Amino acid sequence: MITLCGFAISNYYNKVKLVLLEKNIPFQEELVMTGSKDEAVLSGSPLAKVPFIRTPQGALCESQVIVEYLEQLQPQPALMPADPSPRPRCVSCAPTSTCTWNWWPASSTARPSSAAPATRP
Ligand SMILES: N[C@@H](CCC(=O)N[C@@H](CS)C(=O)NCC(=O)O)C(=O)O
Repeated sequence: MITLCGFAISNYYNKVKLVLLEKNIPFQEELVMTGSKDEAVLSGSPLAKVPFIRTPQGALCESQVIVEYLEQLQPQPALMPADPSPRPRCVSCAPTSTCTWNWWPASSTARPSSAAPATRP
């Protein structure tokens, strides 16, 4: 099972957590603060930043790297449009986004027609 390491007020942590939840990927959470000197933390995140994840295959850090890994691990529901043209815009929004709704501009025609219309909470 995947372990998401970090703390709940981190936007980056929540970005990864929302992807795990949206994709219905089983995971557990482990509280890890920044700046740790613990070898178990540094082996997962050499700069001691959060979030990072532990997987049966090893650890991964950097939220965008983690998100892309999760997208490949569990392609559905897709959180990125298949069309390459709006994709960079979504990627550029993601680092500051704590809500996957923001990845799909409401006016975008890239959103799958089978999906519910984009509404903002
Ligand atoms: N580029 C990193 C940034 C992560 C990040 O800066 N996390 C903050 C917590 S919200 C952190 O660990 N700060 C400690 C530091 O910069 O040393 C990512 O996307 O995962």
